[in-house]
This record gives sequence, C-alpha cells and structure tokens, in this order.
Amino acid sequence: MSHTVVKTKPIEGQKPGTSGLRKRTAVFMGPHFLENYVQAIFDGTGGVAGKTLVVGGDGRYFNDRAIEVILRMAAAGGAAKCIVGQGGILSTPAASHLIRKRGADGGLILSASHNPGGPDADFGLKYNGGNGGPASETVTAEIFARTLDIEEYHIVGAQDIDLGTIGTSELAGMTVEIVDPVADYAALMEELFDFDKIAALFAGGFTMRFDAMHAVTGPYATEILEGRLGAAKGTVMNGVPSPDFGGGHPDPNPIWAKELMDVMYGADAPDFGAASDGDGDRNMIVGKGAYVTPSDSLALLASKAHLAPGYKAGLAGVARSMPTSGAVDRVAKAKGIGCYETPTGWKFFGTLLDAGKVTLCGEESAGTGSDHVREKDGLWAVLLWLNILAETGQSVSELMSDLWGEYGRCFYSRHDYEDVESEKAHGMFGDLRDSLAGLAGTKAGEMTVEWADEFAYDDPVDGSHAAAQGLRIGFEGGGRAVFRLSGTGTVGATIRMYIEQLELDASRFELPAEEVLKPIIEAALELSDLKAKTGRDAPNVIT
Ligand code: VG1
Ligand code: CO
Repeated sequence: MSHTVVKTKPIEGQKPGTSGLRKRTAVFMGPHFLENYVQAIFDGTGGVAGKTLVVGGDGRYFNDRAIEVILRMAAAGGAAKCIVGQGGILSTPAASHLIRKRGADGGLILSASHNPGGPDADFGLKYNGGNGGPASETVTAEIFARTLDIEEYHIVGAQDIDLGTIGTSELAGMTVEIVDPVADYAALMEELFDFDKIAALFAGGFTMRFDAMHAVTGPYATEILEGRLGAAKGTVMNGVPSPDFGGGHPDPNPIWAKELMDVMYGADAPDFGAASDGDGDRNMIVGKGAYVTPSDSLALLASKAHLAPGYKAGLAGVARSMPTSGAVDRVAKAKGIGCYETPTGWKFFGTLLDAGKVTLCGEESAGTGSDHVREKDGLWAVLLWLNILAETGQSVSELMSDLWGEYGRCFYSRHDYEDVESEKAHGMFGDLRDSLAGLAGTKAGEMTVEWADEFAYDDPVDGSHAAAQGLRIGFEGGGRAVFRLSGTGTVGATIRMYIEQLELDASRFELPAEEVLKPIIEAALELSDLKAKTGRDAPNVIT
C-alpha cells in the first residue's frame, strides 16, 4: 500500500476553542483542511507510532468520510490500533469510557456537539487524552502551534474500511477494530445505577420521554431505557441519528427541544422528560410542567447522588464552571465537602477528577458528569435522576421544592447574542473589561455594583494558570452578571450574558425567573452598553 507524504502549508483558522475545532462543514471538507488538522493533532501529541486510538463521532454529515481519512493517516503515522464505533458512531462520553477501559493513548471525536450538522452547517473534531478527557490547555496549545508550522502530512492509499461491520481488520499494518458503540457504555451504567429499582419504577406505571434530537444518544437511550429498563416503546423520540439532525439544532434547552417541552407542559404529560445534544454529553431535565435549570439539576444530583449504588459512599467534592449558579455550592457547604469553581469547558475538571478531589461536576450549559468518565455525560445524568426518582418516590417538582426549601433558590438565566460582528463584540468586551476596576459603587437602575473582576483560574492540582475567563459583576444583595465570549461558535462572535440571583424568601420561589432577574439584566445591559455597542436589541436564545 502506498504511503504518501503530502507537502502542505498552514491553513488559517485552525485554532481549537472551548471543545476542539469547530468550523463550517464546507471548510472542513476543503482541500487539506481536515488532513492538516489531524496531522497537527498527531504531531502535537508526540506522534501516533505504536499508539492505540479510539475514533468515533456523532454521525453528522461527513462523519464517516472523515473517519476514513483519520484511519489512513493514523496508519501512515504507524499507529498500532484504532478502535472505532460501528458505523462511525460514538457518543462523547462513550468514547471517553472506551479510551479509559481499553487503556488507549487517546481518541479523536468527530462532533460539533450542539451545533447543527449538514453540508451547510457545522463539523468539528476534538482530541481526548489517555485519561479520556478533553485535551488540556497545554496540549491544545501544542496542537495549535503545529497548525502554524505544518509542512507535510502522511496518509496511506487504501480502500475504505467497512465501518458497518463489527470485527477486526488491517490497514497498512495497523489494526482496525470496529466495536459496538453502546455495549461497554451500557455495562458501565449498570454498574453505577440500580437498574432493578428503575425497571420497577417503569413497571409500576412511571412514564417518561427522552428526546434524542435525531442525534447520537438515540441508540444508547433506546437500548438502555427501552431495552434494559423496560420503559414503554416510544419513550425515546427522534431516536435515529441523522446526518443533519432532522434539520434542527441538537441543543437540549427549552428553545431547541420545544417538541419535548410541549409534551411535558401539555395535557397527559409523562412523569419525566429529558433530552441530550448532538454528541450525547449534555442533558436537559424536565418534570411534569417543571423545567429544571442545569445549575439546579447539578445541585439536586449533588444532594442525592448517594442514593445510587455508584455513589453510595458519598462525594469527595464537587466542581462547577464559573458562570454556573452557586446552588451546588450551598449543597457542598452543608455536606462539608470541597467545592471548586473552574473556567468554562470540561477540560478544567479533568485534573480535579484525576486527583480524586471531586466526584461530580457540572456546567450551566446542560453538562453534568462524574468521575466515571472524563467528559460530561447526558444519559448518565438522566439515569442518576431516574435512580433518585425511584428511591425517593417523589416527583421532579417535589424534589425541586424541597431543594429550594433547604438551600434557597438560585434564579438563573443565560442570554446568548449569536453571530455578532466580531469587531463589535470584542470592542464591547474590551470596554467593559477596562471599566471593571471603577465599577464598585456604581448605580445602574435599581442595582448597585458591589464588586467586579475578570475571572482567572489557578489549577489547584497542576498549578496551570488560565487568564481572561469571563467578566463578572457582583451586585449588592448577592446578584451577579457574567459576560463571556463563546469559544464554540463558528460564525461571528457569540456573547453570553449569565444572570443569577439567590432568593431565600420562600414566598418568592414560585415567581417567574424573568421577573426576579429583570433588575440585574437591565443593570448588566446598562453597564456594558451592549445594545448600542453591538447593534443588537435582544438575545437570540434565552435559556
Ligand atoms: C459551550 C458551553 C460550555 C461547554 C462547551 C462545550 O462553550 O458554554 O459550557 O463546555 O460549549 O460543550 P462556549 O465557549 O460556546 O460558551 V459541548 O456539548 O459543545 O461539547
Ligand atoms: Co456536546
């Protein structure tokens, strides 16, 4: 078989963001783009000679073609073995588990997560290390550096590997093992959760809907919920992965998972609803007419995780990303366990999980996970909820009322301004950053600023420093607004504004969040002058 060395040169725009590199599909399919980035990953991680890699993706358009290229390049680089999900399918958490279980050196996951897929939408590729987690800041920087000085890539000429058939074959001296993408993951879930108890819940008439949003969790949810736990057929909706996710955004929030929300807020709503994203690492939880914010879900899981067999010894500690609400902090404090505040992105949880400092972690963007893998895990969160519902016999809204009664309610919302002109977004951001030092004491509408800063993080395990991780404004009365620029968008810039207010007065727990948060939203808009500086009247997405 021929081994070709292709002369190439750096391609602009190959800087990985919050979670790998995401671009328009057409860009990824352009001449040498994918090849250059794959070679940069290989070179940036010390080459692949003799290594074992896990490869799989969320099934979006170009997934299978890209995998064939990656396999030919891994073979050219002298990799010993690639373990590939059948049909090219692996959810992000299942890939993380497979890397760990098989002792692989790392993995390549093809996904742009919750971004839409298809020829006119987005594609992505991320590298995970031997611990199963997203590449650290250091590794990411190394990969990016290689994209800037690349001169050649290596690829073998070969027939396509049949990704559809389970079994082992050879590609230019490299072993290719095609595995069932669900089996190992489902077995891990059976270890962590009381499947008998959850099955008894379903047998007793408990009903649920899981919206796989035409994305990767379809086969996982169908096998686990309907297959192993005996939930009624039809519990999983939109369960067949499609290359363009049925034309939708596979983003589990009340806006994009509207079909599920309508079911959960309609007559005859089932007891429990959940959804996951493109690559299966996010989750949305909703009870009968009761949406649970991701920050609240993290707090609830932290307070009750010990009810599931995998967590019966209790939690070592918890971690949340900075923009996530402080609800989980209050649970951790009451339990007397450690609580860490990290920058946005799962890579920052890795060192804490590896060091055994935390068991559970989560983000406001619908990501929750634990030390069972090194990624957030959508279906895992759903199963932990089910285990808790089965053990307590309470409904979702009863559980949430109890949680608020005990710890207070953190009202929370995120406003996304997508596709803002990059220059304007950075301009607004820079101006706000410059003004932070003088903000304390400033009045904006009903609110008075108490403190303001730019979040930076020193990793307590490896000592690494992450600067410029978001602008924070704290108000008198404990409210908070945070501004960040997204690292996962593919067009223009996305400004995220996160608003939070802790409420301890139980008579206000049932108020609409918009009403409670209005003064902070108005103050944050005034202080940032966002509307005038970006020319945008309103956010595109409010979650
Ligand atoms: C977003 C979320 C962040 C999450 C990241 C990857 O990043 O805010 O919390 O970790 O997506 O999630 P950003 O930089 O756009 O705010 V996923 O499900 O895309 O792997
Ligand atoms: Co995702």
